[in-house]
Amino acid sequence: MFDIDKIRAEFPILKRTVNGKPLVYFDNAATSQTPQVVIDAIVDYYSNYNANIHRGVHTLSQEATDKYEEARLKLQQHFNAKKSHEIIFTSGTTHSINIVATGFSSLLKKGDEVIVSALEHHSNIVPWQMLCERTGAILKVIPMSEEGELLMNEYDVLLSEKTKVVFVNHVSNALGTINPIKEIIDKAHKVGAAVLIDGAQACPHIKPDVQELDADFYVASAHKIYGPTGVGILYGKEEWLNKLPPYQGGGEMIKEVTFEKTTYAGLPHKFEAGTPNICGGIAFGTAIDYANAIGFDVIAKREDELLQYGTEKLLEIEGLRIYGTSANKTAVISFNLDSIHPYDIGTIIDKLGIAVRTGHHCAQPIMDFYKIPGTIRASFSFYNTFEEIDLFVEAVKRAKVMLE
Ligand code: 7TS
Repeated sequence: MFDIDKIRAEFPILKRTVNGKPLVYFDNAATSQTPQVVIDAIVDYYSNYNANIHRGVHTLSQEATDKYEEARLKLQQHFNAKKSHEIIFTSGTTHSINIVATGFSSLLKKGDEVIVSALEHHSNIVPWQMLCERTGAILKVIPMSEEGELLMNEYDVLLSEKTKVVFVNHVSNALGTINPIKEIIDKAHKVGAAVLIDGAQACPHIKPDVQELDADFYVASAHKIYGPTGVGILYGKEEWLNKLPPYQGGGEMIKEVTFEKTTYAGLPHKFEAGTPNICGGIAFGTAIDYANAIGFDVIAKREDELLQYGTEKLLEIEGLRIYGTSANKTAVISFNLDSIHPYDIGTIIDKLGIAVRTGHHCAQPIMDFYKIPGTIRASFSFYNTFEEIDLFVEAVKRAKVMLE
């Protein structure tokens, strides 16, 4: 049984008001809200065993190390990585992608090709463009359709023995499209290319199985999966992580340091220089436990119902256009109203307590494709309600009247 009142009571922030109105939080694709168990894990860490890890003989350090490594095991299990050292703690998706894209500098040569999709967040475009600048590799783009789906026939044409890496998101942040990543991975592997999947938007809704997908790299951020900001993961197959050079030098990532030569630690430490976000890593583990206890099937079903309802209600508004109409999408509705600027709608509905994101959503190529400056993006989570959607639709109608 899905008990929405019980679930909402677990998220303290959902009780607050904004501009005198109950908060309606529809910006979940930017960051999800945090349940009390995760907040408790953060408080517990700083109240009871705050210490640096992997280096002290004292009890607190040992306790913190054990909890941090326990979190890594939880993530290994959640993503179904073969080995725990294939899970690297990072500061988030952006950091994870940069580790891989920078690492590939040593593996690519001029004329090699790398493939991105038209549906990416800037985080999964810019680091690879920087890689191309450094190496002389060529960036190719899988185009998209009006519905916001990748044109897989075009992907087939782009792939060749020159292709070295393919990087696509599992779910588009701007449109919600769920991409056919298994097919993308299998086809890339046929030409010997590695694949990085940006799971930032998928992981709040879908439990990915990296072995079944056969992904070479899979990256995600805790703050989109009911965890804290400033922590995420890079999953990489052991053989790939061994091939890539370290991203940052520093403490904890070495085997031996002399002024003549330094040798690097093994996985995962090779990619974890410096003091990490210890508390964040531990709380990420708690967040994953929380989501699994609810169940990703339950989460996806609930969000799908909200998506259907929200889509129907919004489409009743004259002049409203939704961007991203794939049948296979998460609970993201990106839309515009006639020629009204998205920012104006966002500002007015904020006065009514409603949080949405407006703008290009760090996905300017998608906006360019539709020839628009941006959209209003409502993104639902399982803790949202149908009543909140009603309030939101009413608020959009009011804003429309004011702005027309
Ligand atoms: N990739 C995708 C698909 C994303 O949606 C985001 C963040 C990132 C990468 C970067 O994640 P970070 O945790 O490293 O910042 N997306 C959004 C968004 O849609 N609105 O705000 C942040």
